[in-house]
Amino acid sequence: MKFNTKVIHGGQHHDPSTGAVMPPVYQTSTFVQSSPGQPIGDYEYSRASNPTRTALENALASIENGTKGLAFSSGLAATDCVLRSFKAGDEVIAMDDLYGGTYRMFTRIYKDSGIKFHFVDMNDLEKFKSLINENTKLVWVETPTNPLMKLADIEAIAKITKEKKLLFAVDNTFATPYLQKPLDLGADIVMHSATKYLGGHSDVIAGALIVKDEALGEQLHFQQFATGATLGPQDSFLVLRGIKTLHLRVQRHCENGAKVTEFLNNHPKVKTVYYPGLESHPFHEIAKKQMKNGFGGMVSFTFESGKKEDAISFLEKLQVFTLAESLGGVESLANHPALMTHASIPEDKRKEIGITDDLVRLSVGVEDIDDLIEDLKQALQ
Ligand code: P1T
Repeated sequence: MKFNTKVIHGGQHHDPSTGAVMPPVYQTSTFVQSSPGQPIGDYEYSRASNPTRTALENALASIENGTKGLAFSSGLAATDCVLRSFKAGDEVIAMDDLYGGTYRMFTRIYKDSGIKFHFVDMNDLEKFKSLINENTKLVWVETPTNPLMKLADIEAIAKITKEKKLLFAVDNTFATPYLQKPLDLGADIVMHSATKYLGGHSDVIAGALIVKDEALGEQLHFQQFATGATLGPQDSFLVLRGIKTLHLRVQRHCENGAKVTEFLNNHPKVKTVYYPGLESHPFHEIAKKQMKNGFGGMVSFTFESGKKEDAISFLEKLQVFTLAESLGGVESLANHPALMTHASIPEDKRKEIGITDDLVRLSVGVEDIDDLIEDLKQALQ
């Protein structure tokens, strides 16, 4: 089955009890048993599994070419589930540019429990290799990264993690499986903030993990079941509905993202535009190699003046773009990473990796491109 068919039919079955074409929202916490320990069907209790969530999880596995999908109550809950596999003394090597909440979890929750974290630019493979030792257990990357749109060569990293027997997880939130399939490139775990492009309509908080290895899938499912951060039936339904138009939406996000990039790149008030589709982007060759169909709808940029006030005034003037955290919905959003999504990263660390006070991040939506460009033009004036 091709991807555009999988988003609609992958892992889906008509409802066996009614023939309903779309999965019903099974708004129930529990399921009847005929005798103690003998449920009459496949389900016992919705923390363990629920038919609407199963429908979503099957779709997730299908579109990422995995064997098992798991749906969580948020993207961070999905990340937390992976991290729970490790203990004090274990080491994790992570990309140096990450969503602020992921960085906060690593440094303020897990570091305090004795896990050691190294943050490194994964494009420096020699440096990455030099950090691997007998305690290293997990490699974690986002690609493209939030908010600087750095890339990591998934295939090259997977070659090293396989050789060293490390678990390799890729946060595929920015790319989506329409553009990039980390499991096919050698990663062990794909993570999503399904709040973003998978849901696609800014109306749900959700997360996902997808794996190829069945034993790993069972282990993660046990951890999720035993700790409880599962996605409810109504939210599972919303994410599944979003996935059915993922290919159409992301295609338009890519078209609009490329046009917004071109406009910004030629604007005298704009200094640097970060977009993997730009030929001048330092990781454009990696993007071409591992991203198919386009380069996404996320664009970040800085101001020629370098002034925080210019970024703030631009953000306050926007009328079609909405100033808000999050991304990946049909509507265009704008964000100031240093004051909003990445404020939990200490200032010196932000400066070190390039999240400056004049950096703006745009989630380019699927509106008419003329209206988006007009809006940017007036706000930059
Ligand atoms: O918000 P939540 O569903 O828990 O997902 C966390 C998360 C994980 N990974 C990436 C790459 C993300 O962008 C996010 C959430 N990001 C935002 C809310 C944001 O505006 O960047």
